[in-house]
Amino acid sequence: MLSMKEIIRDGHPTLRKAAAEVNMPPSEEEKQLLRDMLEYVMNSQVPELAAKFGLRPGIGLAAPQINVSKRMIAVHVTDNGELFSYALFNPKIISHSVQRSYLSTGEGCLSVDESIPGFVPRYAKITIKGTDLEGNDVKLRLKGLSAIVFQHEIDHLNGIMFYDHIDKQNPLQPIDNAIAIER
Ligand code: K2U
Ligand code: NI
Repeated sequence: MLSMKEIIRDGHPTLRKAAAEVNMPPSEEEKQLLRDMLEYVMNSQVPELAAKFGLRPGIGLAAPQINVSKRMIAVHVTDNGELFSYALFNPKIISHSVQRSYLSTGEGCLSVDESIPGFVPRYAKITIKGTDLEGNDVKLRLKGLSAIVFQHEIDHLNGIMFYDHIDKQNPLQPIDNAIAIER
């Protein structure tokens, strides 16, 4: 199973690369890796497992964070009582709202050990498509925390870190015309 020692940290060049599309159908190795990524995120949210294996809790993970520069993400998050649990190849935002949102607590990252305060502007609503582990096309319309997680993970595939979006002059200035998302 994956643990924190597989997760590369800020400053590692892979985090700043644009990851490569995964050729379909994915190889067995690529499928196993994506399964392992979803398993990490799920395990990290089980306090006993997180404590036993030293896992930092996460609600998402992107392959570049385990030094694999391929377009693969795993998300496991409950938002307003709805579970969003997805392991996707080649996820892509195909449309988004003009309206923006931000997580009222700011964001963190498994690849960034220190806390970086600041609001991160995101699209409030997104439509994404991708391919799941069974080879099915997936199309998701997302808002709220789930939309934020998917944007955070897809950013990783493009070499973007959450703090790139923070206003350096006024990091904790509420983002105007944006919805504050409580978690
Ligand atoms: O990609 C990652 O590094 C996992 C991130 C995902 C994430 C961070 C902030 C906002 C959205 C997604 C985090 O480590 S997951 C930790 C976490 C847990 C609950 C709520 C927000 C962040
Ligand atoms: Ni991250």
